[in-house]
Amino acid sequence: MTPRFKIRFIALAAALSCAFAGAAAAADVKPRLIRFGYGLNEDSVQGRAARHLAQELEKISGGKLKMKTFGSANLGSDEQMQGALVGGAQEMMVGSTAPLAGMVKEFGVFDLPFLFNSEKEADAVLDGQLGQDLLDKLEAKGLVGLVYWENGFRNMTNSKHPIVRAEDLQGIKLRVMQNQIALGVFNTLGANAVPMPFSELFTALETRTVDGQENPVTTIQSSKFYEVQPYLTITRHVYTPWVVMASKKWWDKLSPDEQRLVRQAAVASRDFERKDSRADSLKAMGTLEKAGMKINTVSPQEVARMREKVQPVVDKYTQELGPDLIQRLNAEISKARN
Ligand code: TK8
Repeated sequence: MTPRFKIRFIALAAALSCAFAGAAAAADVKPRLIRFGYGLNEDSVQGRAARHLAQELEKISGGKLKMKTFGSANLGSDEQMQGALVGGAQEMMVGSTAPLAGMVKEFGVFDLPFLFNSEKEADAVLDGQLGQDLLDKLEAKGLVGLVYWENGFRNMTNSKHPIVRAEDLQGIKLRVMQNQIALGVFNTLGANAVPMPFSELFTALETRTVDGQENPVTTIQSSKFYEVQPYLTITRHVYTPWVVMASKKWWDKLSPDEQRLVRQAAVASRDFERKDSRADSLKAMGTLEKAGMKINTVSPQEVARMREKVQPVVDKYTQELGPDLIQRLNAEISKARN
């Protein structure tokens, strides 16, 4: 190097290192390890989106915010993880809204059957003011709700026979999520509803402790329920979301810059997850058929009958959750529908 070039080179290097130091100082981000738990296995929509979230966060934080993901309920069922977040023993998770309704009853709106007709309607409500208002209610309970991921429209599987009419549910022990509304809905339709955490479900189906369950086709495929459930009935009886959450105890220790980065990565994971879920849902039907499941779709007339049967449950919970909230919800849905 000539002396003149050397001076220029040193000046450039100094300027660059100042710029980096400046960026680092401007963003108050400390090295942290975040444990993120979820209930499905690694090869599921949840698993793929969890990895996407971890990669995104690591990238936008310059490698400082490291996330370790734990699938298959290895950190506990949805309910157990909720408790761990509240206590500050775990930093983040994704789980269903159904068990959250035990803490913030208004999340029960997503267990009301036949509410949404399409993913578009669900997105509009979840990403709109109502969805945000529900997330805000979590703070008082020790949780920070960040974004909604898609779980999806739920369908029924069982080991006895196809469900063609509501009456076919009679005598079927059907696992439901741990939620009063789900319990009421399926008992009213004629099943023997058994609330149980998802983490115990495969074994319960395999040992015939229960005869059936209900979940989106993506989960029926990734959790290999087709190995123990010959019948799949497309009912799309309810659309349930997942919520990505952080422990408030932990969140409050983060700097505003760190909180901003976690929020930003969560939004990116939401967009990735919904796209992936919708593509996977189309593929899953073919896979389940190939795996030998006998698939039927309930007729629109039968859906109308089921709707009528569960109306008393809807009325009961409209009162309990608040008629104003349900009215607002229906208004947001009709806006998205038209
Ligand atoms: C996974 C659950 C699951 C849900 C259920 O932890 O419990 O049936 O659909 O996705 O949240």
